[in-house]
Amino acid sequence: MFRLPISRASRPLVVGLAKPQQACRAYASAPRSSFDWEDPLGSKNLLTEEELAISETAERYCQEQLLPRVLQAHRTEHYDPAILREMGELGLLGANLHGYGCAGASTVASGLITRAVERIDSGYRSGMSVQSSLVMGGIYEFGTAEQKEKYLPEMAKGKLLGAFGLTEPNHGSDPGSMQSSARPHPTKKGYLLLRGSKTWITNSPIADVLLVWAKLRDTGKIRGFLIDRKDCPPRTLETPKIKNKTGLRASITGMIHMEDCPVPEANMFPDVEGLTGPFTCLNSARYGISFGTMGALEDCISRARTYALERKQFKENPIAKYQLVQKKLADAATDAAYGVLASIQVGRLKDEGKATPEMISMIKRQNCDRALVNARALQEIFGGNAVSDEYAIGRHVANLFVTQTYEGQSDIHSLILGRAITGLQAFV
Ligand code: TGC
Ligand code: FAD
Repeated sequence: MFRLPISRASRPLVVGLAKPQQACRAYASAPRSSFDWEDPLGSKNLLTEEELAISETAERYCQEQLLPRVLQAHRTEHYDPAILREMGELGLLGANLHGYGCAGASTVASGLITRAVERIDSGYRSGMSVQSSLVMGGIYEFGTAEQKEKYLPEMAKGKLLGAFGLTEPNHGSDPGSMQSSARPHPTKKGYLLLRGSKTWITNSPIADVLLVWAKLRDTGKIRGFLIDRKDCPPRTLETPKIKNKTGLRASITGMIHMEDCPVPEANMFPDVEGLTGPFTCLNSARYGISFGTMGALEDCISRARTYALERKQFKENPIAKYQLVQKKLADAATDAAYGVLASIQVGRLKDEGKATPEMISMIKRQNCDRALVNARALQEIFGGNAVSDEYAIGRHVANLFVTQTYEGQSDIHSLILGRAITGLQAFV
């Protein structure tokens, strides 16, 4: 796309010039773009005016409002739900959904938002992704008109908070074997009773509405249920916090215990059955992670570069002068630039209806893996100071392990890709 204008502009300068020195002079006088280490492959050129404006709004909010909070939040394992309300006020929640108070922006714009948020911390991005992609996205895609009207406008404002319960204590990579179930209420017509446990659920302790996936006892098929916390009788729904995490400490994670929790049949998604329901929501969230992790990696690059330029060793040389340090920066900047371009490309295809789940598996896997590997290498540039949380790099490395694990661990995405390449199923 960009090669054509460059070759057309440079060809007349060179072709037809008799002497080499003339060619050199002509080349020297031609305007030359400068290399931008923060956007090495010029990805900004692929964005629309609206996407640039949305990205700027998100970046400004994150730098001004989230960055000052994150160190303390990480230390105390505290997630402030006001963050989702602030994001809602700026139109950052469910940004690519249309109507219901949502911005109706492009998929790429929603990715730019996750990148800005994850530049601060993957945990903050997690809280937002669950709200926007997994719960709002699920209701938008599969909900009834009443469910949409009831939940989406308040969720877009961040006034109602959501959680997405798929993983169970004994069924993570293989959610198709889940044990949570829904059976008709024996005495209350039009109600179902939900039973089972979900674990490692982002936002569950603070969620007002929990989108839980369980098997309908009569059919054995997986269905989606919206559990409204305020309507649950005591002890039928418990959502304890999981404490002492080593990663994603600035987010809140918990369990969901359902003990014959009564849910109106009207709160079930009417038409979608099987894993297509949760996986469709995951397509959006996995896309957001692919873009988000590039924000975390870019922050690692920026911090490592600054540190390497300031830190002097051996005859007062900045360590940035040494080749081994430069190679770490070059590797990381290359992977971040490629990752951003891939996310933009898949985002464009998604809006045109041409993206496949395998494409999303590919960019989720690649970007999470490369972010983790490079962040871990850049961590070495900080020497002993990497161990101090003040330098942020250790926090990013711990977070990026989680991003590589949830929404399909990387090896699971390898198997999804392997199946698509060979036609052979490796899971079972
Ligand atoms: P499989 O036979 O592959 O598929 C079953 C049905 O689902 C359909 N399907 C999809 N539909 C839409 N999008 C996708 N990406 C889809 N992938 C599969 C498929 O067409 C089929 O439909 P049908 O009509 O034929 O029934 O199912 P399997 O049981 O063999 O699945 C294996 C595998 C590995 C692909 C799958 O189980 C998997 O992806 N496992 C990873 C689990 C996972 O991603 N869990 C995420 C939990 S949520 C979370 O982590 C949120 S973290 C949020 C945060 O904090 O940011
Ligand atoms: P397992 O499935 O037990 O896998 C363990 C290891 O075995 C992995 O490396 C995996 O790749 C490998 N493995 C498994 N099967 C195979 C195979 N067939 N071939 C090769 N290797 C295999 N879930 C939700 O539903 N909602 C949430 O909001 C949510 N938030 C989360 C937040 C955090 C902080 C964390 C840590 C997790 C969260 N999860 C959430 C759960 C997450 O999606 C799961 O942890 C993930 O899907 C992996 O499942 P598991 O932990 O049970 O690992």
